This record gives sequence, C-alpha cells and structure tokens, in this order.
Amino acid sequence: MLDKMKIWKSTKELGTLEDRINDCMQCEIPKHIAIIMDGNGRWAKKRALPRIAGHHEGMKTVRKITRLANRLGVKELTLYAFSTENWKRPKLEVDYLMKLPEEFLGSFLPELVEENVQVQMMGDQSLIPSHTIKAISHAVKETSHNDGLILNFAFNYGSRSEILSAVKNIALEVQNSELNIHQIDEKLFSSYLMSGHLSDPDLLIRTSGEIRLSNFMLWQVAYAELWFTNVLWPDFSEQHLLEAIEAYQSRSRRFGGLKSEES
Ligand code: V07
Repeated sequence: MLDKMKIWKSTKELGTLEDRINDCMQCEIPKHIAIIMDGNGRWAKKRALPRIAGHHEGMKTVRKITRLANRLGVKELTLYAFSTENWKRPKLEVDYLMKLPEEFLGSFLPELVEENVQVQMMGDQSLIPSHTIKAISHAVKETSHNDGLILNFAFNYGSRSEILSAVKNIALEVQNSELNIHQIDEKLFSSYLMSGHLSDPDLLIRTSGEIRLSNFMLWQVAYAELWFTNVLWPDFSEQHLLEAIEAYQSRSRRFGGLKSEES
C-alpha cells in the first residue's frame, strides 16, 4: 500500500503549494474546520503597535486562510470573529472591531462571490451595531446562491447561551405539544443550535498558545481533532494550515478504525 502521508511529505519539500493541494485530493480533507483566531493583540504588543493594528493584520490572515481552505476543497470554515465576552474590551477597540466586517467585505466580497464562497453568520444579532449587521447581511444575501465553501463567522457568539436557547426552544415546543420528549435525540438537539445546518467540525484550530475552548462550539466539537499552536493569528500562514490538516489526517488514520485499513 502506498503511504499517502509520504507522498504528501515529499511534495511538501519539492513541489509548489498547488502540487501539494492536488496530491492531497486523494487524502481526507477535513470537511469542517473551526478556528479560534487568538493572538492579534499580542502580535501588536510585540511590535509596540496598538491592538487594533493586530486585528487589522489578523483580518488579512482570514483572507489568506479562506482562499486556501476553498482551494483545498474544505466545505465549511467557521471563524470565531467576536465572542460575547469581547464586549468587555475598551470601547474604542470594540468600535474598531465592529468596523472590520465592512472593511473586510468592502474589498473581499467580489472575490468571495467569484470564488463561489457562501458567507454565513452565527451569533446573537441583537447588540451588534446596525452598520455592521447591514454589511454582513448584504454579504450573506449576495453569496446565498453560492454552493462552494461556507465561510461561517461566529460573531457575538457564545456556546453556553446557544445551548440554553436551544433547550428553551425545545421546551417550548414540547409544552405546545409540537414535539414529543421521545423525539429529542442528539441529531434533533444539534438542529436547534445556530450551526444546525452545518456538520460538526472535524478539526478545531486555536492559535496563540492557549489550550482552552473559551465557550466556542462546546457541543459541536465533541469528536473534533484539536490542534493548538503557539503561532499568533496574524503570523498564521498557509503552511500552518497545511500542517494542521496533515496532523488531522495522520490522527484520523491512526484512530479511525476501518479507515486505517483502507489507507
Ligand atoms: C475580525 C480579524 C481576524 C482575527 C480576529 C479578530 C479581528 C473578519 C471579520 C468578519 C466578520 C464578519 C464578516 C466578515 C468579516 C471580522 C471581527 C474581527 C469582529 F461577515 N475579521 N474579523 N470580524 N478580526
């Protein structure tokens, strides 16, 4: 049996990025990748720059990683852009963060449309300024017919509150006799979460050295491979994403039961 990892490794040294992507068509690319994009503030601090400079640089990384994920054939990419905890940051920083979707989409939306990427958002829309919601909704609408990569922004998102809201909606339907308690299983519960239409992440990446989930997709990552790196998000490169996918592939081959027989 040919060892696909070896093919992948040798092309990594010799071939171009495109060669590697093509070779990896035979390997199992994670269907859904979720990323906690941490370390933007630290990146700026190291350079004696204001924190917002780190956020801006981090936004460029989002573009780069979206492009690569799309080219590799990843189906869903969920990015933790703004947590419900992030409101505690200084007002000027929050105001800046709320402008980033407009800036990002202002320059990148035409490419997303062109590249068949579908933009989605999950989170509580109630506290987000209307200019931000307007920009995101516009992108969601403009890309709604695309059937390539789903680029899902977790925005004003918190997992515990998402789970509570699912519980409340289920309880309400049981109370109204629209749902029977016996119908409540994992599949049904998942469908009441904000990610209900997505598959569970196969690979969760967190940058910047913290080994925590920080209230991100707690239910959904139950079976995900977790990949942590000390690299700060603005420094996260295509090479790092490939390394994470490589680690995912070797782990799923080792632990995947039948899959290891096939490879
Ligand atoms: C944000 C850049 C990435 C690192 C994390 C913090 C800063 C892209 C978006 C975005 C969100 C929704 C959307 C289009 C783009 C974004 C925030 C922060 C709040 F529809 N990057 N980015 N939103 N950062």
